[in-house]
Amino acid sequence: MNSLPKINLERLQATIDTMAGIGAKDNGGCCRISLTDEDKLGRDQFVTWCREAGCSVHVDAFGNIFAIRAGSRLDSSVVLTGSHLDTQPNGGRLDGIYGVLAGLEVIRTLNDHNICTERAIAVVNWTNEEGARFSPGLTGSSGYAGDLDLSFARAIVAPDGARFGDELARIGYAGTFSRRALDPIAYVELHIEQGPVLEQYERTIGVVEGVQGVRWYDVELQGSDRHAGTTPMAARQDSFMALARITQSMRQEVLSIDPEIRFTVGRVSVKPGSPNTVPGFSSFSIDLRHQSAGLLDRIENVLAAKAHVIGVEEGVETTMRRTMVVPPIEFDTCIVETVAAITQSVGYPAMRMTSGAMHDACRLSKVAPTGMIFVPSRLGISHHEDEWTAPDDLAAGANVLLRTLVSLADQSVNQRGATAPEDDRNVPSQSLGH
Ligand code: HGY
Ligand code: MN
Ligand code: MN
Repeated sequence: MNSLPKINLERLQATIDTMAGIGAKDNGGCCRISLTDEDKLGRDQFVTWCREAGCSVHVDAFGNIFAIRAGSRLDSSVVLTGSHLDTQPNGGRLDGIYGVLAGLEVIRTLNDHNICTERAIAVVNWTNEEGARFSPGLTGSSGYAGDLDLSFARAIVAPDGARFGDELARIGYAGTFSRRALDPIAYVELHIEQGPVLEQYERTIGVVEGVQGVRWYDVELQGSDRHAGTTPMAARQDSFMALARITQSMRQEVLSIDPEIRFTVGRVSVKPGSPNTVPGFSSFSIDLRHQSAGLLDRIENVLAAKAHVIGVEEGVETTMRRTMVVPPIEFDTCIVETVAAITQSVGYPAMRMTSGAMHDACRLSKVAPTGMIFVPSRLGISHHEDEWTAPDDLAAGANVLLRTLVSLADQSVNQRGATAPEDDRNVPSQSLGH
């Protein structure tokens, strides 16, 4: 493994910078919301680069892009890597993008050195990982894993009124590539940590053992429009005041159950949205995360009860609907140990950890033995224009990815995983620590 070449950091950084120029914001961030024109331009650029690198490029019905570098074996077995090119509205230039473009850099480096792997290696751009426009997130990888029906996905309507299926066709990425064309023997995703743990422990590589569970909900509150001047306060069914009470009470409650919980209200809608009409309809999203599925179940019931009780007090009818469930995930031990062993052999300081962020790897873990590699995020900042990772750490992650992919692509089927080195076991396996 150690005789393998290092990636070309300058080329990787230039590639990341070019992609960051697509949907670039004045503040240095990036906005390539899923299935918009900017997303199309980013996809087109990725496809061009992959074809220039000699890959065969295929698109499936969810818009997932598969760039395949052939191996010496002529069967359909393949090692998958990748992540997502879509961003948050005020996104950075690395979340997801780093994993896709580091996968491309691995292919470019193997080409530079005429290295042929036994099995094919494919880099994937998964559609709509973020879910910022079309909910749920992880749309493409969920579809690939059989967790999301295509007709359901096509019918998803965004708050801007656009329909997923129409937008996918409009940007020219409604493909026909069959998932049966590939037999993935492993999936390894390289990603920025998006949290402060690696920086805190001064580690370069995160050997990711799993991901905490994520649930999204939409809460709707139906009161009644009324005149803001004539309607006595006690006679109102003010959906926004109910929303304000419910969200504060929910946060207080979840923190009293476990301070390690993650609870966010990221999107609010108030209608009719006029200053002098008491709003009859409001809605809000909930993003809830924890490592325990049991605790998530318990909290879900608590939240629903809270919404109902306060809704009754405010004369407002409330409904709470799950819109996404990603169960807590434990990655494949063999893949985790392969990443740990390779990291140790290259000499990067590493630690084992659980991901606080969700990833396409959560869905791929259903399809093939899956693992993830993290690199540090400065100050743990992500989903923000200040998202940044030191260039040497970007290179380290890509070098571990290259070695891991080649090791898996050349692995004989019955050779399973490497034993983990001692030294990284004595480092605390930090859970989330944000
Ligand atoms: O929401 C997440 O955890 C991911 O960054 N999309
Ligand atoms: Mn991501
Ligand atoms: Mn993200």
